[in-house]
Amino acid sequence: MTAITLYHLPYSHFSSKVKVVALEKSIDVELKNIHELGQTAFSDISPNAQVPFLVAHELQIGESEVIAEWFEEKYPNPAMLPSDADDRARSRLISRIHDLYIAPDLSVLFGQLGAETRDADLISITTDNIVKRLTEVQGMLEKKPFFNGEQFGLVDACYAMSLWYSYWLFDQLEVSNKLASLEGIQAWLAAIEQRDSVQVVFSECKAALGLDAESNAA
Ligand SMILES: N[C@@H](CCC(=O)N[C@@H](CS)C(=O)NCC(=O)O)C(=O)O
Repeated sequence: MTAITLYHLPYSHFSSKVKVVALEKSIDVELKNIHELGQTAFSDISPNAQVPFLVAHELQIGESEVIAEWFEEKYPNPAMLPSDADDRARSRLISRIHDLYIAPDLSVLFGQLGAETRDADLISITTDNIVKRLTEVQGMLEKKPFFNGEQFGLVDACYAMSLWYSYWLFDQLEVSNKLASLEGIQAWLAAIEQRDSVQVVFSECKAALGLDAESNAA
């Protein structure tokens, strides 16, 4: 068995994506919180000092989607990508929409949590962007309960923490009404939240943020 170390932060949704995949596949991964390790020490290991970052003997890679797909290829059971090529392309497209468009907008909203320095226009534009993207994703949610139907996949792991964050951030910024019409997304998140893997990662994240899991659930 390959010794695998995953550098992470408990509240990082990119880290949570690969941690959920590792849990789903029962992969033996040693987690290292980079804040406990120290930023300088981590910079010596990872060129971009970004999490998640994986070390498995000679292999040293960043980028959550690349790590998730490496897990999928190296540990094919249970399969987390669909067997059909068209479905795989749809699954990857939705994951890319998350990484390229939704995640940067979530970062903007994190920067707006401080009540004194809020920029109402920026919040309005950014939350509109997220709603637009989630509406696009909702239009591609043809199966239930997960993106690919009964098979919990990489795409579900990709969105798990970010969807929760979206509801939490919109609530904190008092614009949760903007998400009200996204019933398909809400149902998807409700199904994702039932997974044991997701519950483990959510609890770690909420504990790190000092949030009570019950009262802050989306
Ligand atoms: N595209 C990268 C993004 C990774 C990323 O932005 N990670 C953030 C945390 S979510 C990070 O490491 N930021 C630097 C820091 O927090 O020090 C991926 O998919 O892994």
